[in-house]
Amino acid sequence: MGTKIYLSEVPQFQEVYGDTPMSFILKNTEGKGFEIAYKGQVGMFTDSEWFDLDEDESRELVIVDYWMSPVILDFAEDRSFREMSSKYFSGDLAGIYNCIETADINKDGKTDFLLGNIGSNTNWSISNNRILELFLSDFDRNGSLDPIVSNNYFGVHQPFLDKSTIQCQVPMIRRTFSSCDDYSSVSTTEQLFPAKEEKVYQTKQIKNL
Ligand SMILES: [Ca+2]
Ligand SMILES: [Ca+2]
Ligand SMILES: [Ca+2]
Repeated sequence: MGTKIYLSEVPQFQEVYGDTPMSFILKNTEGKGFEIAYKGQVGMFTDSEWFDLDEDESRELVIVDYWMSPVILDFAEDRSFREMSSKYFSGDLAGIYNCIETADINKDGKTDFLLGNIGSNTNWSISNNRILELFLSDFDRNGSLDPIVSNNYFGVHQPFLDKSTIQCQVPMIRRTFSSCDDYSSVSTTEQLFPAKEEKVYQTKQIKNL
């Protein structure tokens, strides 16, 4: 009786958008319950494909996610998983990936991977001098993390959302900026949260859409 491997379902919508949860791959040991075959932070998992990338007759697991580079897990002989992303990827590929598919696009007999990044048909924009950033911190100190998306433009962090949207995430904004006129004076993320001592829990950057 063989051992079966199951990829644990990582919820697509975390309690806090942008947070990187711990993900697990569980192994069914046929009557002895489940064992953890892999535990790691692979991002906000959205899709995956099994494929034998190195042609050793054992398939690797290719994972795509939000706000991170794709992750490749190698299924080793001892039946554990190891992250081998740097063996296959070079450069910064972090994006907001929704899906992954395989096909031989250029008809050369080799399988190609299609990764569905969020693309340019959004309000978010990226250029040589403009990076998309996500800050996670408890900016209003109410005990829950607040995700703030901004552009890093020549080192200046510019918030992306309008007042009505951002105050839904961080109600403190409603009190700090009583009108849209007040809010229109904001040109940097730092102006939203003047408390300099606030600790930023996570920062993520994206240079590809
Ligand atoms: Ca392989
Ligand atoms: Ca091909
Ligand atoms: Ca908060």
